[in-house]
Amino acid sequence: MKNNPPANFHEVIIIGAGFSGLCAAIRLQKENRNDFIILERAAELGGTWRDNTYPGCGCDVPSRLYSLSAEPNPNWSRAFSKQPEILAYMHACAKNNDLYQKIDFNTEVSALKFDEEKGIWHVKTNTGETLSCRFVLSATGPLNHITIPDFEGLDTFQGDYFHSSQWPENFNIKGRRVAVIGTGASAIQIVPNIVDTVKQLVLFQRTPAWIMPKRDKEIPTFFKTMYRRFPFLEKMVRSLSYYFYEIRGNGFWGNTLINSVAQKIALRYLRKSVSDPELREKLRPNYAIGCKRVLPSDDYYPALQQPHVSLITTSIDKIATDGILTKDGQLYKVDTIVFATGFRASGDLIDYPVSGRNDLKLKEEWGHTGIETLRGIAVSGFPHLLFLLGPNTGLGHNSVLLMIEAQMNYVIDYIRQYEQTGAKYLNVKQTAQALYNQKIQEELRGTIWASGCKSWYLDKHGKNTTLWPGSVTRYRKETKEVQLEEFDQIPS
Ligand code: N01
Repeated sequence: MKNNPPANFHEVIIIGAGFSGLCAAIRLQKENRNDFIILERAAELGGTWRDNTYPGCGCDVPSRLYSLSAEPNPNWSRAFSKQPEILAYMHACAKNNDLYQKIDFNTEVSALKFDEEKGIWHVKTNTGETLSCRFVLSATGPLNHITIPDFEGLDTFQGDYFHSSQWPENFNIKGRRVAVIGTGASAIQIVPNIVDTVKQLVLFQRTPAWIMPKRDKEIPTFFKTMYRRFPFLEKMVRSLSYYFYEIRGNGFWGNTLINSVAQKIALRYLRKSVSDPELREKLRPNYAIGCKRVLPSDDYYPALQQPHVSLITTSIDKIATDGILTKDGQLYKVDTIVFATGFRASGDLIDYPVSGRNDLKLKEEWGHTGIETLRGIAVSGFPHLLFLLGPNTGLGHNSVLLMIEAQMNYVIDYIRQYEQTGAKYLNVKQTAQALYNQKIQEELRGTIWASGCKSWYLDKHGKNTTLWPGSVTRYRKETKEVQLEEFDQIPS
């Protein structure tokens, strides 16, 4: 700090105590940069893994990969862990690194304002406090704005309804007549996990998903013991999974052979799993595999074939007091509606006002271009506001935790290089940001995600603002070091 630091000053403020926030904190501590705090709006850490508690909630990326490399866990109970175990793992990471004392819970950021004179940020919170910091790490994740379609009549519905990520605690679904709207990653986990409890299940599908066998299984005690005794074995399995998923990723960004093999496997799985030709036809996607998220499941197809389950593909017209009315005039009487209708991941990443240099407003800036940053991390006009899991850093093929770790390499190098320059602050050159995004968008045009389907990867203009168009290995390489020539150095 060049001048005297204001009261309530921290070198770094991390917003959010989900995986990104925890990963950032662990890494900062490892680098001996301990002057940071985490602001968390909820009363508990965990982000999406705290919020999503629906029946069967779990990860569709293997736990061995969906964990922090600084915090290996030889004790994962399954190949693909369930939400309670992932949340427990996150708590263990916080405990092992003494992070609870660094988290201000129930503290929601309400505004960010850059102070050009001092080169610092002022962070306003709902507690009425204003904190200041040199660097803001926005670690709020892309999946926290829920989508509930604006169906006519929803306000008149006499039963219970909720979004999949807001499953009411202790909700008793036993014996209910339940509608699930949506057939994405959340729905295909919910359906098999409530099917044996409910009286009737009506699943509303707008677009079928490509489903692959998951082959989830418990990890035998012998393996866990071996991983505990010989940590290199755990690392080796993690590396093998990593490279398997990296190779598979080629199918998403243009390798037609990998895609046609994947498509054949998925179609054969559909054929073998679903005996009724009419149901099979409804479940057969008519777009390229990978264009929407490919969903692994061992129990979704069997659940759909139970006698009290119906798959409805006619569009929903409106919600009645006692059920759901489809466009063909049919009323499906239900007492519970689960909106497994996803999230607004391609919209604004931040919903509070952010003003940068020259009083630029982030919402307005992104209103012109769509959400854009340099390398998914830094934004021109908003110096030292750094995103974790920012625009175009999501993945269709591998664990996003690897992307967060790569981003933290960049952040640490950014802080180090900034300190060496002696500048008041660094600001991304507009030209560098524009060039970077132009290149990313060109690459995305050649990927499977641009093959014509409608997905949450695309914003309302059809621009892919969520996914990284290449391998994690490449992203790691490109974020290993900050290219200082991409920044203006603003002198003190
Ligand atoms: O949401 P989605 P999700 N009328 O957007 C349908 C992550 N996640 O919560 O395909 C009728 O995938 C919509 O239909 P369509 C993961 O990244 C991860 O399931 O647009 N239907 C679709 O079927 C995932 O991708 C895990 O035609 C409507 C569904 O709702 C992301 O979260 C687990 C509709 C929404 O599917 C989101 O998954 C769970 C309407 N008006 C989730 N509007 C892991 O394992 C929407 N739909 C890591």
